[in-house]
Amino acid sequence: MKLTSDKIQELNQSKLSSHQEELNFLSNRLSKEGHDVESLIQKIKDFQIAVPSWALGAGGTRFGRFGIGGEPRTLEEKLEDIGLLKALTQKTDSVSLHIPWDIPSDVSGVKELATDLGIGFDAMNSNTFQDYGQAETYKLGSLGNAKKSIRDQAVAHNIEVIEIGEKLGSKGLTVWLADGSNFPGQSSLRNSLQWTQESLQAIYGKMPGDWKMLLEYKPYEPNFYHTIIPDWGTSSLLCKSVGDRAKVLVDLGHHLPNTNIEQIVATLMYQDMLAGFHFNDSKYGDDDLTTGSIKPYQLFLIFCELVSGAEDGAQAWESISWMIDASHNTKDPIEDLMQALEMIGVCFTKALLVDRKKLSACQIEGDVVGAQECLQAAFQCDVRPLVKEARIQNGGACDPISVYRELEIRKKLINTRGADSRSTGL
Ligand code: AOS
Ligand code: ZN
Ligand code: ZN
Ligand code: ZN
Repeated sequence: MKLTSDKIQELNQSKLSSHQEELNFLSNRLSKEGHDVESLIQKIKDFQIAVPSWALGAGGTRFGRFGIGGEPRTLEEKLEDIGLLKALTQKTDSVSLHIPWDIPSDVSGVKELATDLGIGFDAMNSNTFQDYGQAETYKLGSLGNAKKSIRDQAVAHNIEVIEIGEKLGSKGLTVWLADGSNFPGQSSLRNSLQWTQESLQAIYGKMPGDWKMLLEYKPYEPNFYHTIIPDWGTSSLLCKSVGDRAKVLVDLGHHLPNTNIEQIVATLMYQDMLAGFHFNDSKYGDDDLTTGSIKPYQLFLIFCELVSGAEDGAQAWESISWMIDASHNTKDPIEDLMQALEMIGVCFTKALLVDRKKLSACQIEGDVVGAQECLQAAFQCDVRPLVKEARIQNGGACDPISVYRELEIRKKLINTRGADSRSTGL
């Protein structure tokens, strides 16, 4: 199903006057504080986040998977769902595909559909953490496997993913490796790192000159003794040995509890080594919960580093990729993604409000309380009217979730795709 912008405008009508009141109130206050409200709104409008193809169906845990019904059965239907998300939120304009889950059977048809929906192709994801009928198993690893033939096979798969991505117009390859070991002695810690490095170099060598490699790290899972790329430091080390278009991908859930992620972001930007994000939230581990649902203050602090790092020229804003990586086993995935996109917009906007001159003065004077007050003044401000205004100006819905519910979109998807349709993914 396709949502027309006329329909969205029509549904917005009854909500516009109260929105305008709230917006005026906030704009007056922000203008008095010296903010340029128009330019804030423009920045929010421009900030777009890629949606992963695998987050449109219900995710599972190792204990079970409960379908949501109406899940996209094909790549085309995944694009349609992202088209809906785009129409409602105007906060996403691209999809991140996963191969082999999303091998396009008709490349030009898929490209045409994506263009019609205004969707581009963000970084491509390779998959060497599952077996799907290839000659050799990835049970004991892929790019860092002790067996050369398995490493070669995994390298070849990544090259194939690049080729598919090139046809679609993508400009990046995201590599996440499950490689590691479950027990001491199972694999050589040093050799497996070296093999991984060599494999990555081979893949990088086949990447077009205008592509970047996004190398993801993760401390544990599915391996529980050692993971070859457990942290940002190892990822950064590998990237540096591979080439200057290889950078570190930060997935918010890929840290041990209480890790200072904003510091990792600051350090990577300082080195011009931040490839981008997989947004999600986490209470314990790689929980893949809705972005901003558990630690919104952390998300705000991360955006503070991003905004200041870009403004100070440490690393260009445009060089960073923005993606969601989430999994939902209790929510309607489309509603969950709308919540995530909203929270990303909100925390980004709050970070734009930080009085950086004042903050910097507090830091120099050693005014610890003053510095905290600076951050709190921005974090506690309810910026939702600004985020909403940006969405409306871009043609989106005043309130995306209520429109989605009012139009009974999930029910319609179930009617056309079936109550037990299953999306590919985890
Ligand atoms: C896995 O934990 C990583 O976060 C991956 O980025 C991603 O979730 C995966 O590629 C999709 O299955
Ligand atoms: Zn991820
Ligand atoms: Zn993950
Ligand atoms: Zn995750």
